[in-house]
Amino acid sequence: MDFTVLTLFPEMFSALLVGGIIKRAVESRRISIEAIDIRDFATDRHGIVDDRPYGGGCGMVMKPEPLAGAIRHAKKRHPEAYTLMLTPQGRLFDQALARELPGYAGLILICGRYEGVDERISQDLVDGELSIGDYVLTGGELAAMVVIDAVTRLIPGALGGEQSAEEDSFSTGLLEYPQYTRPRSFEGVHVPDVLLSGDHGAISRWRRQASLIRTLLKRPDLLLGQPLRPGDMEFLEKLRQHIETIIEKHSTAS
Ligand code: 4G3
Repeated sequence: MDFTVLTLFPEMFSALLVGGIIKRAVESRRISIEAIDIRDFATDRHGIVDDRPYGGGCGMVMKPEPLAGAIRHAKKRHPEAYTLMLTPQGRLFDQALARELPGYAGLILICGRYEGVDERISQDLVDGELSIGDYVLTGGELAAMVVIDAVTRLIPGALGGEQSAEEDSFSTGLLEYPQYTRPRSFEGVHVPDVLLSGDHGAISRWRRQASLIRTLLKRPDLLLGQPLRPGDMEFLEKLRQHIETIIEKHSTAS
């Protein structure tokens, strides 16, 4: 996957190469990351890339010509790439969308600054708009890095043999079960006995139930959207019985 980022701050993307999974994916050529300075495509000799909004108002808008030049340059180098702009108005980025993106040979990620980008850019030169969440950033750069990170870890081989993107939260549609490592007792809190039992069936059932309880308590919305596995309904039914017993006990007592 070739990531081409169009930005006024290309140096920010060196942060991805400091260490970890993304750096390794670049070194093994599973991905490439090229940050292109939009200012290099300014059409005047002062390198101006913003201007005042038509109709008035505070703040500045990114001029269309430098961005158009940068996008056409990137598309010429990567004709097969999908072009996305990071903006609060975009489709909300989630794990389902992250899973769609490794299907493209390349992604061109456009990072706006100032109060926004001239509307004609997204109309004519962009395949889609994407938002990493309902909040406003000073620029699209951090959002682009979030997308690069989430997509890269789904590329085959990027996580390495020992890790897998299959096991984690959202691939099951549920929150992750609790994880423990040594020591067996830490500050008076013990690791659940079942995890030391060597009974792989029991461990796998315990983890699934822990995921279900955790998701029910912290993100009940996720349980409504996911298909449940055989055994899940029986477990939830057992929880329902426990809760009903407790409620009945306390309501007849008062
Ligand atoms: C307005 C993305 C602001 C228009 C970008 C770009 C938040 C997100 C910006 C525009 C951003 C997000 C830059 N803020 N939630 N700021 O993904 O095209």
